[in-house]
Amino acid sequence: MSALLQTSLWDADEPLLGNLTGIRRTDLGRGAWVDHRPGWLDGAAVLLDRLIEAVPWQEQEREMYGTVVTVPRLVRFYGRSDPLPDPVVEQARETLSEHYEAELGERFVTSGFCLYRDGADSVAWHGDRIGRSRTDDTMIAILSLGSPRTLALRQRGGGPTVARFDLGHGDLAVMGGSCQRTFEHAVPKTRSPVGPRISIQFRVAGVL
Ligand SMILES: O=C(O)CCC(=O)C(=O)O
Repeated sequence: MSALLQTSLWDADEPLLGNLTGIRRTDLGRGAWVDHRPGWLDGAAVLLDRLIEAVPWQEQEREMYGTVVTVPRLVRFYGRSDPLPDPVVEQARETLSEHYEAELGERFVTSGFCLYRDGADSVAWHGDRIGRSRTDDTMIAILSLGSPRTLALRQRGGGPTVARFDLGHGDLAVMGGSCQRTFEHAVPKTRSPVGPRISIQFRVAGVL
């Protein structure tokens, strides 16, 4: 895993969360929105390196058209009582909970980690619709570290991409409202020479 280490000479020595005053909300329609705060975490490359080493990454398999395929990215899920692999991740989750609790009505409690090793890793179009998000509005907050990758959104069921955010280097994006029910999101593969990216998704209880 150490070949993936990415620390940049220009990055801060210690990861440091900024403020959330610079968030810009994009209204997608149909009750869905995305908040975006570029560069929320300073020193993101340092945290990327720490998490590449500290997270016990897993390969995931899923059935597709009758065959079992390996999902093209590494993952790890931390439930609400699992100790997180780095104090900065816990700080990010708590800061986001404080910021969004009045609007969301609850706090973020789980943390899903995904490692995109290079441009061949990706996630296909989907909504996070397991659990309460199938029927209820929710928020999924994503902190991105490492090489930026496109988070694309389209209406549920197909059609053109209606919004895209290049997420990496400490960027924050929050998908909210009806987004998981009415829209789909994806991180497409890219032929550009990109380094690793980690996406950390914070969710409320009962949403996967
Ligand atoms: O990589 C990302 O930021 C998106 C991850 C995602 O959509 C998922 O794991 O459900």
